[in-house]
Amino acid sequence: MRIGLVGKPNVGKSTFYSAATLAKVDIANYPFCTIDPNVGVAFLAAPQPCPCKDLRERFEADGRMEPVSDDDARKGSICEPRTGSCIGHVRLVPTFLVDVAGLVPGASEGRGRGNAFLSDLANCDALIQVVDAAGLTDIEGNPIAAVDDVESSLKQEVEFLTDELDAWIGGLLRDGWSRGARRVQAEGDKGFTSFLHERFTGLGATLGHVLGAIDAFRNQWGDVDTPWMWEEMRIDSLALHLRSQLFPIHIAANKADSAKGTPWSAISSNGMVVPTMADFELALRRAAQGDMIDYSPGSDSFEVAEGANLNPAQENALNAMKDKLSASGGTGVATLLSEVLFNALAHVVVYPVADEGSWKDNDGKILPDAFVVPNGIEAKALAYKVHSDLGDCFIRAVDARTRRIVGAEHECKDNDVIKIHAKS
Ligand SMILES: Nc1nc2c(ncn2[C@@H]2O[C@H](COP(=O)(O)OP(=O)(O)O)[C@@H](O)[C@H]2O)c(=O)[nH]1
Ligand SMILES: [Mg+2]
Repeated sequence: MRIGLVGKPNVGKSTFYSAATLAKVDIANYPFCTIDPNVGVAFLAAPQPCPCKDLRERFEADGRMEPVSDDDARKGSICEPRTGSCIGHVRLVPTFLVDVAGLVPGASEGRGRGNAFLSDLANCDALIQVVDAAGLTDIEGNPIAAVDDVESSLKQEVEFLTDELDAWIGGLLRDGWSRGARRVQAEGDKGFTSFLHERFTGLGATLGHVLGAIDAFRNQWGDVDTPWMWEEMRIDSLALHLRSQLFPIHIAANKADSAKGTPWSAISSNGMVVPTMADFELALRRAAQGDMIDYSPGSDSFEVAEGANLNPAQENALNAMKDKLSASGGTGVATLLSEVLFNALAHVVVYPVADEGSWKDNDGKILPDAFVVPNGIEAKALAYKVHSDLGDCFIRAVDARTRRIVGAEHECKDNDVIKIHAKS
């Protein structure tokens, strides 16, 4: 999955990106390290405890393992992640994050990075627009002392992105319009649906998106009937409904630490709105990386690390951060990313294993892989994610928790442990 960070300059996109992609060194290497300088991997906690928790309980009940000792650095985890990590059964799984700079007025007309900017967005599965909740920047992103009315500036900031996207989609729609209109004449509504579907597959449009947009459009304008006679306004409106299906935009109301009140309540979006403090998250992760504190992203607290040698200034700074963090319930950075991946995009974590009894792979590693997949993915599709051979030669799968044999169409759910049998 690929989550894009977008917004006007100086709102904190790069800070958010650096914070979210900065991981403690003990995270196992990710194979796709360098794709693009602005594409990185963010590790997020799986929604449920790693199955190594259940495995451990089984071992302890059997007397094959002692209870977790206080000095266990992994706090009970016994899995061996190939990528990510697992401590205290909190399994970290990867998602791609993109820092998409270049939102300027007129991007849809080719200004700034123009089409490059828009195709960056098109390649993302979800967008997070970072906005300035502190009102420290004008609409073009120039730093200023304070905007007069933060609520209306936030609304304007959000509209500014959706307007660019609407204009871009409107342009794509108009480009093919005569063809679309001809298909309605020839094939009726069905022709219109397939025209839109084909036109926007490049932007990730599914039939569901297209039908959703047509439904919303109908509620406003009635039947599709004669598109060759439509006034511009109707085409614009269809563009808007398509955009809102194709690009749910989640909002990071950033610089929440310096905001007065909760101005983000004024924002209306077709996604989530979460206050964030990106520079806090970055400072906390750097402190954790430097072994000064123990901090889990998403948490509303941290502990000074044992043996951390802090000077009084550092201690004061950390105490101030601790107060701020507990007052705000966390920095919002990891929370927002998790919400987007696991709730908005409805993804889950599934653990393929080679042995349904020991939950190991062929090299004897316990639960080495954690796959982030769409909820309800079929067993055979999961097999293809593991390896194309495994998909091609799929025979059956076993739900390793219940030991039940399941078929190719079995729908996997969150935290499943799955053994796949293939012809060798
Ligand atoms: N007060 C505050 N400042 C922030 C926060 N996040 C970023 N900034 C500051 O905002 C400025 C712009 O940040 P940057 O990440 O470069 O913005 P970008 O242009 O959107 O990539 C920098 O001075 C950051 O330190 C935050 O959560 N709170
Ligand atoms: Mg930047």
